Formats: sequence, structure tokens, C-alpha cells
Amino acid sequence: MSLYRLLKVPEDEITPEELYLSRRQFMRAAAAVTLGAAASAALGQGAADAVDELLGLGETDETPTPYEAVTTYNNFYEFGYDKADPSRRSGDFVTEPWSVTVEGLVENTGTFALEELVARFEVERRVYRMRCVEAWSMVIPWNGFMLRDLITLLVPKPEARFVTFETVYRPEQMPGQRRDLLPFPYVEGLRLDEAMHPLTILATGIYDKPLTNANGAPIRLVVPWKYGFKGIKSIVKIGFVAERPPTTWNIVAPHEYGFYANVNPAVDHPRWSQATERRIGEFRRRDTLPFNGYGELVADLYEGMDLVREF
Ligand SMILES: Nc1nc2c(c(=O)[nH]1)N[C@H]1C(S)=C(S)[C@@H](COP(=O)(O)O)O[C@H]1N2
Ligand SMILES: [Mo]
Repeated sequence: MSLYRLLKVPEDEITPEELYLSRRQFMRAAAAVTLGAAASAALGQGAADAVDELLGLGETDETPTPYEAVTTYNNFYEFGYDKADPSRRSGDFVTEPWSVTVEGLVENTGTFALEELVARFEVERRVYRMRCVEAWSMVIPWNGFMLRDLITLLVPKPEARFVTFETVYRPEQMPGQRRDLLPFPYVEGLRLDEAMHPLTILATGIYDKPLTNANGAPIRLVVPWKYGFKGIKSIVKIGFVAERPPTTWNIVAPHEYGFYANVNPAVDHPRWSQATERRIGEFRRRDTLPFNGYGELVADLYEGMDLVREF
């Protein structure tokens, strides 16, 4: 059973407040479904602690990559393609005030002021591995809230199967947008059940500080089991659609960058191996893990799919 299908039922019946208050239980239920038999057995024994521990798999105790590296070695083509461009060339980027427009197959469309939106959610710290498709990785302490909590408030219509995201288009403040580095605005998308997964967050902070412009201020997506390019930055639009939406890197090079972009050491990029990665700050390469090490929590989402063909 998919995570989304299970959670869809209570969502229709529970008010946002109740949902918010019962979030811990909700997480447990989500974990039980995603983790399958092991967690169910644990739940059966009434061992809620065991599920908490399993949920803890989403956290890593690996040493976070230093703040300096996380905020100066970036991909954000709106500011240029060099890793140093986003931090060096984003000084004129204005992120306050900021609003996010919600459109498409959802009950609560509209334009929302970011502070008012964020105030509704519990912002928590999530330390996640981040694996770029270019075969480097970091460990990043994010501050953010679960995208599922926002989606629950927005109430998708039954036909909605995918969530879309769009980055701000502001060439006067984003030098990379004044050149043809990518077709802008940058767009991304997730299947609704991926978007509803408890690991998927909208980040507003990094290292307990506000997000830097280079990291996607004031709000960006983080999906830790997918390649970094799915983590779209500086989001101004969120949509709900029935069909799989176009996504920027997939438009540019469909044979190199799939829609799903799940981290997969067994599927090489046409121009390089994905079997190992360079952790920023380390000398020896590490093995890349399926789903970036989050497989126990997310593999269930892709049951029955051929992950070589649907990369
Ligand atoms: N709008 C936008 N979002 C983006 C990108 C981009 O160029 N533009 N680059 C992506 C890529 S390739 C990666 S690896 C991550 C990098 O996030 P970080 O710089 O915060 O580590 O952002 C992603 N989000
Ligand atoms: Mo990336």
C-alpha cells in the first residue's frame, strides 16, 4: 500500500489543527507503512519507541559539512554555473517580502505571504545527506517543515497526482537568468505521494540560521533520497496537476536526468559513474547508497517500477 493512500483517508477527516497535534502519531503511522513488516511488528508489540528509532533512520549522525562549504559551494544557475557564483553573485537578490502562489487542482488556491505560511508549521531541524547528480555530497542541517503539512492545508483535489514548483524569475537580480544557462524559470515536480512523504521538507533555514541566498532563500525544497537538482530553490509557485510535469534538467537533457532522479548507484549518468561520490571535505570517495541511504523509508514508493528505465 502506498503511503499516500493510507494517509489520504485521515486527512480528509481530520482538521488541520488535529492533524498538527497528532503529528507524532501520524509520523508513526507513516513510518509503519513505509517501513513495512519490521515497523508493523514493532507497533504490534506496542513498541512505539522502536518506530521512533526507525524513523530516526531519516536522520544521520554523520558529521555535518562545515557551514562555510555548504554556503559557498553551490549549484544555483540563476546566479551562474560556477560553484562560487551563487554566494558571490547573489548579493542583490531580494527575498523580503516574499509570497508563494498556489494554483491548479487544489481547493485553496491563492497567493500567500511567506511569513504567514511558515508560521502555521512546526519548523524542525533535519540533518540530511545531500547527493548531487555530479557525484559530490554533503551532510546538511536544514531547518524546515514537512511539505505534507502544507499540502494537507491546501487540500488537493482527487485528480491531483503531481506537485509542481517554480523558482522566481527575476533577471535583474539574477545574473544567470540574463544568460541562456538554462531555460528559466527553473521548474521541478514530485509525484504527490513523494511530496507527502515525511522526509520531504520545505527548508527555510540552514544551520539554525535563515537560508542564504546561495542555498535558495527564502524557501526551497529538500528531498533527501533524490539527486540535488530536485531540490528547487527560491520557490514562488506551487501547483497541483494530473499529468507528470516538465522539469528543468529533464527538459534540457532527458537521457541524462530523469523525472524521478532517485539516487541510484546502479544507474550511471551517461558521462560518469554514480557508484561512488566525493563527500565535500573528505579525501577518499564513498560508496553511493541506493536512495541515498533512505531506502528503508522510501523504496516502498517505487514498488513495481523499473528504476533503470524510470530513472
Ligand atoms: N532554482 C534552482 N534550484 C536548484 C538549482 C538551480 O540551479 N536552480 N540547482 C540544483 C542542484 S543541481 C543542486 S545539487 C542543489 C544544490 O543545493 P545547495 O547549493 O543548497 O547545496 O540545488 C538544486 N536547486
Ligand atoms: Mo546537483
